[in-house]
Amino acid sequence: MTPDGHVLEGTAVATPGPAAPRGRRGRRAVDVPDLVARARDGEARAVARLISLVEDAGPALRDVAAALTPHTGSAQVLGLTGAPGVGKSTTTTALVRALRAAGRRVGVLAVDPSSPFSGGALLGDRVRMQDHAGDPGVFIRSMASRGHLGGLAWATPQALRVLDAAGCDVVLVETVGVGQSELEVASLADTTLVLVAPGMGDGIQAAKAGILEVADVLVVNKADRDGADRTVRDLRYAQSLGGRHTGPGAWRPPIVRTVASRGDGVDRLLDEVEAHRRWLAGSGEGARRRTERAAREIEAIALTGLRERIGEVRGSAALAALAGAVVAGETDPYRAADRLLASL
Ligand SMILES: Nc1nc2c(ncn2[C@@H]2O[C@H](COP(=O)(O)OP(=O)(O)OP(=O)(O)O)[C@@H](O)[C@H]2O)c(=O)[nH]1
Ligand SMILES: [Mg+2]
Repeated sequence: MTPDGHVLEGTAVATPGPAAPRGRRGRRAVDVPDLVARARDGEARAVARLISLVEDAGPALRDVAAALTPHTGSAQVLGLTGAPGVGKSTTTTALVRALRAAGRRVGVLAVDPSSPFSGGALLGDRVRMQDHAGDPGVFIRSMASRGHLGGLAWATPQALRVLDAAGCDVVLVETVGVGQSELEVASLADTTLVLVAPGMGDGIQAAKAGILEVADVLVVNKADRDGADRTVRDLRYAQSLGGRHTGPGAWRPPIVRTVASRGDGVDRLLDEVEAHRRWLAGSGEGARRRTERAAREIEAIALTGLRERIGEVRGSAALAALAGAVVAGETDPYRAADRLLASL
């Protein structure tokens, strides 16, 4: 935490003031339009509070989404993914530095989709991110998506919306961990950077894990280490085997070498990101991705609502009556289920 508070800590702003009026569950009642106005002015505390509200998924969530949406759509979302320790946070820090030097406003979301007991990596990230603490052009936030149905899919799009509305030109999303989260971050991002390092999860392993498929730009980080050439060759070979990046007009993910700890290769990386942004705009793929993203979000919200209502059904009188009718042979379970669904 910093005096200026630009490293956005949820707990620091979620604490109700002593004289604050209280809403449901003892929380301070929220003036959403005021918060959104202050966030749009770049006030870090308001941005942090809004992200806390969407993380909590409390009653204000709908109002927050409604108030933010008209002010969104301009931020470019970059996802960073890759095996633990490959250099995602170091690369994020180097990208923030380069983007700030170019005068862009930057948001960073570090998402930990794993258990509450593995926060060590994020803690380390925060320390390194202090480089940018106090810079009003950078918002940094760690999020734990544990406990949310659908993991990342739940709160991250809303947090992105907050940073977008707060005027970030670019939002970097780093996920910690492996597996599903990598695929999820790709579905959130306009451009997905997949990081690989020599000697750990080489190109062929990355191909097996399916993460090459989601890469828009492949980054061979730790290029100062032995084996970087071989990793690049492996990746080229894996790419030559085909996948979604083949065919006329398709984007062929470039392979960029970086030494993130020294900032080497980061400008070239940003050039490739820019080339991908132009391709997204020119090919229509950018609009397609955003529409797909919105569709998934609606689906996730609707499914959550349905699950809640189905939960209310269990043990209800209506269900008991239908069960009785099935036992009595008055109806069959399929028709009973149809009636139950129709009543939702
Ligand atoms: N030699 C070398 N070390 C690097 C480079 N980039 C990062 N590192 C080091 O690699 C280690 C891990 O880097 P992080 O940026 O924390 O990796 P990460 O992918 O964010 O790790 P998790 O968040 O735990 O998954 C740190 O000690 C970095 O200093 C690089 O280009 N070369
Ligand atoms: Mg990290």
